[in-house]
Amino acid sequence: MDKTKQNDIYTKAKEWIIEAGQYIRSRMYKELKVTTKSDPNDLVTDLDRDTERLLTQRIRQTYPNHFIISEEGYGDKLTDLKGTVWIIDPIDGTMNFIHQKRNFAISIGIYHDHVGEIGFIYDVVGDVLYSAKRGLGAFKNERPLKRLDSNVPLSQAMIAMNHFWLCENHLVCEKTMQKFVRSIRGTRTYGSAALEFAYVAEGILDGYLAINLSPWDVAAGIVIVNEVGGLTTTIDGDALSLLTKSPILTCNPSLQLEIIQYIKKGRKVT
Ligand code: 2AM
Ligand code: CA
Ligand code: CA
Ligand code: CA
Repeated sequence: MDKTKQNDIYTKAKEWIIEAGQYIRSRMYKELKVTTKSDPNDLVTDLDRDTERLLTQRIRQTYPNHFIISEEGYGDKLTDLKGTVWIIDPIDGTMNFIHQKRNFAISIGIYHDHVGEIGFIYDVVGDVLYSAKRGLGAFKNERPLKRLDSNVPLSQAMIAMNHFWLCENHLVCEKTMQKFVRSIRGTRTYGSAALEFAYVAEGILDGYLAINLSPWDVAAGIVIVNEVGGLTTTIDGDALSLLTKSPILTCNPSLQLEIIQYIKKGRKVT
């Protein structure tokens, strides 16, 4: 994508994500209609859907040739990432949104012919906007983020990971993961994959391990983390597909091999 086009789309996406954030703040303290999806803890509200509708309307009016992949059903069914594709999560961290009214974000990743060009993660209540343009760096409220320190030993790493890693699971032997959490400095669980990616980019987390994420959970984060020198792959170190769900590792490059080797020891055959 040429730089003028990238800049034009970045400006529009920024305007719309701020607008969507204002929209959420204006409605979030009123009564929400909460329903469940795949299981009793997989929640969605009318505001998740209405925010996605607002964003998709703006995109389709201005860029009728662009495509959309999104969580709540207003997107397109795509089989590849050819052309310009907006990958959207209107509220990432819906459970936090419902229970805490904080620790959730809007996530927008924009890809062109399979390449991540632009990423936005907006912490709506904190009013903090993380963003990135491919080749031009990553920003927190338009201030450049530093390149990640490439010298973090695993023993001093803070890693975000869900507690389900320590319960019986289909991916990695629980004993291996219990040993893993004892061998690092600390773990954190924020409940918003997008914010966890943003914190890795900011360098306040050294990595994030997730059991099963969808394209809209990670699309923006991948671009932002990439711009500060971080790496995102599956937990086996393979390239990600942005068309399916996967277990994901995003981290400081100095830790990637070691974490993947650790996981390999306890990896269950699927
Ligand atoms: P969501 O809030 O947009 O659904 C919670 O640990 C993180 O995992 C959030 O980023 C959440 O995104 C994501 N997630 C993905 N699939 C989920 C599911 N089935 N139930 C709850 N959270 C899910
Ligand atoms: Ca959801
Ligand atoms: Ca999500
Ligand atoms: Ca969501």
